[in-house]
Amino acid sequence: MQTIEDAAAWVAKAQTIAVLSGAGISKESGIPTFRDALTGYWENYEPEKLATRDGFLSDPPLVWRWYAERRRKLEEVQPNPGHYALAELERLKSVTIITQNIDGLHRLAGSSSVIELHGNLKDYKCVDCEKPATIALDDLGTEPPLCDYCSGLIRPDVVWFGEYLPEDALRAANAISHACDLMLVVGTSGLVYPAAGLPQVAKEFGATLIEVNPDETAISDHMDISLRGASGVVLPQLLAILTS
Ligand code: BJW
Ligand code: ZN
Repeated sequence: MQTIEDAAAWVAKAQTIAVLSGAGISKESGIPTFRDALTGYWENYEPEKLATRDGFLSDPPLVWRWYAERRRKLEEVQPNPGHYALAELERLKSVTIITQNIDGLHRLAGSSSVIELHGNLKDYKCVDCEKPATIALDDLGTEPPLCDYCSGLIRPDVVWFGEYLPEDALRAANAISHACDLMLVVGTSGLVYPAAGLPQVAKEFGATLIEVNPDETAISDHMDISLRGASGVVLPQLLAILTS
């Protein structure tokens, strides 16, 4: 039986910690997980329709509105105790957060080393020439604006299915996965690659894997310890044991 005390003992022994986080860590901030998000008005849409280049090009206003709604929501939310516990962990250990989330909440909570694998909801670029664009919250509107340079459509600078992850971010994530002696895998279904492959990379290079998730995931079998619970509860408990 693996307990939170066992997990805390591994964390206490570790020097270099990587955290792979997914949508579940932001759920207690009021942001639905990626698969939860497709409810309400959006429930008739497939992720492939909303989070792919082809989906965007076939109905730019639809996809623009989905992201605009999520960006507006960001103004109302705050990091939760799970984000803050990971930021606090930096006082004790070297910690690098590798996040698939585009909500910026790890940095807002105070984590200083954050790798954003799938981009950021506040960044935009041209779908054609890829030049970055700045769009203020009040200017989001209901359809994508046009690029100042080439009149292409402006899109969120996030990573859609079938697109390459930002090279620097993926390189840094691979490097820390090789180097860490412990990886905390928090709030991810482990379905989406290459992010879902990082825990296995870490394990091959000798790291201990600890999952924090209320449910079993596609990568639970690789874990040394699975802590079943909400990250906003489990991570502060872990930190409390470490600092007691
Ligand atoms: C809680 C909780 C609480 C709830 N506390 N936890 C290898 C094998 C098979 C396929 C592929 C492969 N390699 C690549 C692919 C293709 C594809 C892929 O992975 N497909 C799979 C679906 C099979 N990958 C790609 O296309 C990637 N690009 C790529 O590989 O480039 C190379 C290439 C190019 C061209 C051709 C071929 C290869 C890009 C992936 C981009 C993913 N983008 C999205 C959208 C980002 C923007 C946006 O947010 O809108 O990223 S999709 C979506 O999934 C989003 C998320 O970051 C990502 C992961 O989801 P996550 O975070 O795990 O969330 P959920 O909702 O799935 O899970 C939430 C979890 O939280 C659950 O487990 C809950 O239990 C838990 N939970 N409450 C803790 N309180
Ligand atoms: Zn352009």
